[in-house]
Amino acid sequence: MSSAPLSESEDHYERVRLRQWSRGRARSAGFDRRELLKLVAAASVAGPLVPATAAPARAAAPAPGVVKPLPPELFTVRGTNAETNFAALRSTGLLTPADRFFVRNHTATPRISAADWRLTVWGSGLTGGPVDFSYADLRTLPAVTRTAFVECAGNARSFYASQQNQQVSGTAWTMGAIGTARWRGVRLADVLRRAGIGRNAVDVLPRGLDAEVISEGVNLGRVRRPLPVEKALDDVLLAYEMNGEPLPPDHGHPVRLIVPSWVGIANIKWVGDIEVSAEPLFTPWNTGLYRLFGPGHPPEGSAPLTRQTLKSAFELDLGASFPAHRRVLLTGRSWSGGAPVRSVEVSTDGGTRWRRARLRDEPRSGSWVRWSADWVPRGRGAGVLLARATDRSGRTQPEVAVHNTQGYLFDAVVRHPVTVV
Ligand SMILES: Nc1nc2c(c(=O)[nH]1)N[C@H]1C(S)=C(S)[C@@H](COP(=O)(O)O)O[C@H]1N2
Ligand SMILES: [Mo]
Repeated sequence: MSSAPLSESEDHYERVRLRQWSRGRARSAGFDRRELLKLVAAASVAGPLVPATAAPARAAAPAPGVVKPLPPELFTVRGTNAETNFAALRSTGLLTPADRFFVRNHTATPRISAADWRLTVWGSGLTGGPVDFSYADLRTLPAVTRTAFVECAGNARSFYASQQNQQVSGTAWTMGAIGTARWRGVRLADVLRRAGIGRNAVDVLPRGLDAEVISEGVNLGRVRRPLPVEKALDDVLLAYEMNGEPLPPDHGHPVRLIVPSWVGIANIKWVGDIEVSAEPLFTPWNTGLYRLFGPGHPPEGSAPLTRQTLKSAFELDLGASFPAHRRVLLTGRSWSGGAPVRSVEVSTDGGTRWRRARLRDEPRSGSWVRWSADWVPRGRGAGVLLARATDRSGRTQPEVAVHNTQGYLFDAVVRHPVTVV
């Protein structure tokens, strides 16, 4: 599968779409255009402040609508979602076991049997009529396997408030709205070609079988976000296995999209149909949602988000404590949607001195690397640990992330609080 950087054509695509959208030359898929404009207007002002403290509000009750158990040592429940406690990854390998992989549900996990499931591919970008695929049909197509992270675009959002004192709206994730798995399935390109994708196709719109999303009294319809045909035909999978097992219910059983390096929302779970369109498409998920609004961005908002940004996290609870003068092995992970990670530096003195962490994995595109560094804590009291990644495109995590109203793509170095006792 190709892993060539697509950034330029991706950027171009999204800029063109944005122009088409603002000039009314694109179709709103399953949603009233005026309602869509209202959503965009609402997105351009910051919503309610997320809790200023990043301290996990550990709830004993399960997240409504999540099927798997969510023990509080592994997860922090946030509304309909479950965040992985990053410290719980310390004992895991490169791959995140399904029982500790974060869950982001707009509504609730539907129970769908593989035997009854059908995928319908349809739309003006096909040379013929709709084509159905059963689960058994997919299993007869060539299988491909790929290690990739899925990360929510809002991962680390709470640090806009707690570290930069800025208002953002959305789920107050700390670092754990990410997991990496080995996905097996078929190429979306193979399915689209079998369905008769035409040369006129421009957008591919997968839609989930979970319930319609009601947001502040407005029915947004079922979860769906268009992909440019170039990406859809490149490295996107229709995955039916996660880490060697059938997809678990919460992660899209029986079939989900895996869109390597892109924002989590692109990875549509429980996919039931895919529209292939000869015209550009817009839904709430690429107009009001998943774009950047705020003083540091174009007045009409940024182009729809494509790739994830870069981040680093310690496999430690926020506020962890360490005995003074005893050597510890700090461990963590870094990742970038833009390019493989090149290097990671760690500072234990608040950012004055930095040293290289040891990388424990071969950096690969669309995956994370584990790293470690020794530390002998000295002065007693409160301190911060910092980790900073640089990727092969030359990007380094900045000290401050550029604010946006919905708190997407936080990329700044996180000041991880610790206490030496
Ligand atoms: N059908 C459907 N697909 C979906 C979602 C959803 O709510 N419904 N959430 C999206 C978002 S915002 C993210 S971050 C990822 C999360 O995938 P996970 O729950 O398997 O970790 O799924 C995406 N796909
Ligand atoms: Mo997400």
